[in-house]
Amino acid sequence: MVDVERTLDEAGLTNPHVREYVAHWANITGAERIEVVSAADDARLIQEALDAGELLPAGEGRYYSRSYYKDTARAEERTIVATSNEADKGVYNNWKPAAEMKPKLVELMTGASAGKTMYVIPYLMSPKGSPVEKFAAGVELTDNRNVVLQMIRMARVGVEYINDLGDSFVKAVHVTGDLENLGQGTPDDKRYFVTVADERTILHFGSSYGGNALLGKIAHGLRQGSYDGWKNGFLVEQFMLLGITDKQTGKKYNICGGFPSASGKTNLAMTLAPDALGDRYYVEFYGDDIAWIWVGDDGKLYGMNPENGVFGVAKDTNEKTNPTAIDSIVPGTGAIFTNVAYNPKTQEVWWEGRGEKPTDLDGWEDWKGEVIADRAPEHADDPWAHPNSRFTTTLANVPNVAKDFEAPEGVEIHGIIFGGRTRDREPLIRAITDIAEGVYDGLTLGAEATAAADGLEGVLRYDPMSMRPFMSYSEADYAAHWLEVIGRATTKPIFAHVNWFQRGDDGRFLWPGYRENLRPLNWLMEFLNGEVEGVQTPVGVLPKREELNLEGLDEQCLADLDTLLTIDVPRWQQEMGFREKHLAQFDGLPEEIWEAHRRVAAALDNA
Ligand code: GTP
Ligand code: SPV
Ligand code: MN
Repeated sequence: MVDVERTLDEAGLTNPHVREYVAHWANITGAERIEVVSAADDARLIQEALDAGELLPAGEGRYYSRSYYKDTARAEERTIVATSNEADKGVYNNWKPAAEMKPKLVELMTGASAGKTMYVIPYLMSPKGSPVEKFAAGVELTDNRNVVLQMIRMARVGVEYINDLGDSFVKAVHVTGDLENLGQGTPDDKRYFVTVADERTILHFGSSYGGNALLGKIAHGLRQGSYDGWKNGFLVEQFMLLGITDKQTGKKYNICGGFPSASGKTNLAMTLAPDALGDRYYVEFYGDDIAWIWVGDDGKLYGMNPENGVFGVAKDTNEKTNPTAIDSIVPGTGAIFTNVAYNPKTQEVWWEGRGEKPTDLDGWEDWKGEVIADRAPEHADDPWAHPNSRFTTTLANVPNVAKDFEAPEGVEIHGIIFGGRTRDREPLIRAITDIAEGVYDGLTLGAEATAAADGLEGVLRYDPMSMRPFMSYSEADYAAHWLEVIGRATTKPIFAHVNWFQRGDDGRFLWPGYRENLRPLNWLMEFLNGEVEGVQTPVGVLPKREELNLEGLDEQCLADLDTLLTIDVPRWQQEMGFREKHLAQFDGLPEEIWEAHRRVAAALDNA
């Protein structure tokens, strides 16, 4: 039996509520040892993980890890939001009664960490001192050292963040389970990822990967956070956040926005390096996956990134697509690569879209650890890296991280954008000035599913505000909450819908994307500022061709621009029918949203 009291004393963990919680779960999980960690323990824990073979060296100060091959992405069908109030049941939150789920999780976790260390990770999902700080603290308990190392990068970790907070911290319990015997994806699946939102308790069993296991990020930073935000008047969204300064005018604009998982948030937020588009604009990075947004005392809308790091998709990250990302994972950064290809002889890592595939196969292993040179002919073309393989690095490593990225007051939000991953219909950008139409646009965001979620690749689905996998209460209440919060702001943001993924008949992307995405964003800020007028269409204001900065774009792209800047009315009318069905699922959706829908539909019919 562990001497919990003495261990916590030695670690300086004085908060009695946290102590009681740790002792309670140590008893249930049956861990053999307890260790309280802080960011200062990183070097020692890295060394332990290297010694244990859990991490492999990937050049100076960089590391490589593999997760179990059936545990490589969030498992949405096993993810549940539980509360004691059935009114919280939505279409996407997989609601279950708390009284049903809690005993199940206790049973699964009982004795499940026997022989292991239970790490206690006190964390804060916010810079210290922010107005939403009291919703940002948590204590993750995990029996997995790699999860600790990831959390140290992704959150602010140490007892100093929670000792003075009494009982206002999220209880986040993670137990890995016996990964080889969990029946992942079968009818006998034993995994459960449960957020008991009205008790601020997260119970995740059966994974050691990403959002299933780093509980500060998705489970707290999004699901629990959005439930708390609903009850306490702020928004919590799967949004990136960036700042653009026009050096000629000295004006700075901050834009946040949602793109479904693996649809370009990290790339947009990081890739617009300081020197993008000559040197007129200075672009700063705030966050790539989560934003918490509130109305300040001055009536302005503010936003902040609650995270301390980036857990980015590796695929297609290279010097050309995202040089900033490449610079933030160079030797010495402490970056961790997960499920990419690895060469133990040279300690190199590689993934699809990194650059030339190594021609000398000597030493190379794929993400499962299989030797590439020994592949059977029928597997010769299998990807080397898992499509959801990732890199983890801290914000401080990102070369263009904003100077004020840790400012507790957050930054003013001027624009909110939604980005679908759609191969047709959606133009490059359309600006929306009406608040209800902006919220309506977010609610009807759609995307072709990607590798960040298990088993759904290629299927087209709606993803309201890019929160579908993270929704914690009903969509109707969610829509009403958006209208309430934005309605309260006295300085209104502009909304826009963007699409970098429109394709030609031959399958090529019509827009070059990545760093070039600054062009439509600049147009949006000029529109907000009254410098350009655009063209009014039934679905928003589109740029006139000459209003966009087209300097340096290639011939092909210039030829495709007409398609990128037009509205296909019949195709849109068809879409309105799909949207109607989509929205009709949400009982009690605010009338303002339906009115916005009908206005757009009528405008299309009159076009
Ligand atoms: P999560 O971390 O899962 O929430 O993903 P994310 O939204 O941050 O997506 P990310 O930026 O990592 O991009 C996912 C994939 O889309 C990567 O393979 C990118 O290379 C690709 N991608 C991003 N931006 C663009 C773009 O402008 N054009 C094209 N064609 N692909 C892009
Ligand atoms: C996402 O899937 O949207 C992510 C990655 O940001 S994970 O942390 O695994 O959820
Ligand atoms: Mn995400």
